Amino acid sequence: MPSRRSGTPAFVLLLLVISLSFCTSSSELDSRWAAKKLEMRDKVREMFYHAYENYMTYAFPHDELKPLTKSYTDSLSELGNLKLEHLPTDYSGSALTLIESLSSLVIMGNNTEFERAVGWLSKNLSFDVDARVNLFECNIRVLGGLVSAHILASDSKNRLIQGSYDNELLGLAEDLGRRFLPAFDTPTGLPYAWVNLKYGVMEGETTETSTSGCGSLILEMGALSRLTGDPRYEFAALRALRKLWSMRSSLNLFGTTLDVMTGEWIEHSSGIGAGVDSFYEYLVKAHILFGKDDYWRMFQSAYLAVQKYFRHGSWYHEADMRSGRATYWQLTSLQAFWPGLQAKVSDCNIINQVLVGDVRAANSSHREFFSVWEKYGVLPERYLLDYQTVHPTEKYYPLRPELAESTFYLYHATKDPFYIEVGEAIVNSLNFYTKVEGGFASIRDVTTMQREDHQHSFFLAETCKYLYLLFDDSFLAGRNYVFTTEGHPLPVLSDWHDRLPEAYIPSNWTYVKSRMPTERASAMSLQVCPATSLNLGEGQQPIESVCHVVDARGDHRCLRDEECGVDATSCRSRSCSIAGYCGLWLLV
Ligand code: DMJ
Repeated sequence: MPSRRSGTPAFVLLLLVISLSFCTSSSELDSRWAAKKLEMRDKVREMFYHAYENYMTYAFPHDELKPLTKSYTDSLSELGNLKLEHLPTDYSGSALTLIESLSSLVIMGNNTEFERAVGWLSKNLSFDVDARVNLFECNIRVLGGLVSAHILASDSKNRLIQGSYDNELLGLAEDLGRRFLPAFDTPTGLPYAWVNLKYGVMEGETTETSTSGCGSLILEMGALSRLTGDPRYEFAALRALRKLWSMRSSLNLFGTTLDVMTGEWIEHSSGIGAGVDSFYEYLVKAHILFGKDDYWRMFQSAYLAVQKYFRHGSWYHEADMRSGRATYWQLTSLQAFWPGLQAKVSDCNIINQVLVGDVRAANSSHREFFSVWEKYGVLPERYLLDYQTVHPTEKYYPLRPELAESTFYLYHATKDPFYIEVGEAIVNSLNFYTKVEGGFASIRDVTTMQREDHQHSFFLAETCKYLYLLFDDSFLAGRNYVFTTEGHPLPVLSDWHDRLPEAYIPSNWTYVKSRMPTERASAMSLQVCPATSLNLGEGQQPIESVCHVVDARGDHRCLRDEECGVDATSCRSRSCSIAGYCGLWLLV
């Protein structure tokens, strides 16, 4: 038996060998991941150009490509869920996909094509058309695309435009912004969902709109005001946002649709998906872009309410804004942006306020979305959580970007190679199921993978862009951008700020540091709930669990299960016992 003395050097040697081999294998691993990222980046680039070139060949200057029939659709005037009541008479397309591709071309380093596209749009684009467009869609796609591209084009550091650029894109954006303004002319300041670009709001126009339609205009219209010096755009968007905020329930929840004339809610049930999603996103992004604390405060209350009333473990369901009670147990494809937003919020620790645990929560719900993606090969529009199956009618996948977007943000936040693998799986699925000779086709039914003749412009603006950035984010090095909900980058500039969060300040910019006291709120990792479980420093407030719903009565007595809340520690619903007390009773 070796003595202790003689055993020590052998042990040390073994450790040395293990650690050396670990070092070698980890650096080998690093270079393998680096090679994988390059390979994947090139695949995404190919995807983008396959989509772009087919659009340019078969659809341009119309709005979007029909990849199966190699034809086009002028979809800008048909976007949205509300019915078209007045068909446009002289509407012939606005090169929507080209506008949506501008910032992707820059990110992929194709300055020549960017310059060519800017030149064409400057000469040919006109908004003086008799077209009834959806304000929200036109704002995020066209106004956002133009404003972002203008900033990229006029940034002398980028040298994107070799010839002359005379702010033509900004001129177009301003013209479009002016055509938006009649939509805001309502007693509430909440904008109509639809506006005719030539004639303003049409007679008999529907007064119903969505929460996103009122609350997701501030980035683009705010940027337009800052660039032109005309405050009307930012003012109109901010007034609508404030009105919307005033309509929240006592639980800090919002509905999905409302009436712009009366300011009354129409659909009281909502979640974080369709009709609401980008409203939450714009609160936090407006804070980053414009630095107003108000936006952050709104976001924080709204975010905590979402986590408290919509979250169930790693999933999110819908709930009634008045009672907080669950309405629909459905996963929707649009919700998949939420983990990315949570990762982004973690990035916002710069704002000196910490949302605890959001990367962990983000990671776990991202895994759930990805597991549904893996089950079908793509993400169905709606998935029934209680039956673990796809919705009977909403079975489609229109090439949406949300899962790729979250994957990009989570990789950025964690550098966990798992997200590279997810990205690879997404790319492989898209190439396998949706790539056709004439571009990329949407999926009509995820259970049969039957295709649909539509390549949405957001495939180029977002899906390809986020996948590309996941594998190669060199464009972002040394730059601070906020991506709009349509994936168009806007720079975080000190002169757009009252106060600029520190982490967003390159060293040569002028700024005023924000000095707010640190506030903490538990933002819900899976189980991080109990106030006592988090290690707080002296003098700090205990952390309330966001899943915690108190029992209806302080003495915990009850007659029905509905009178019982949600347990703060386990996040499980409490029920009413035979003896009439709320608790986590085991059913035997
Ligand atoms: C995009 O147009 C935007 O991301 C919008 O906010 C909602 N989702 C679509 C793509 O799915």
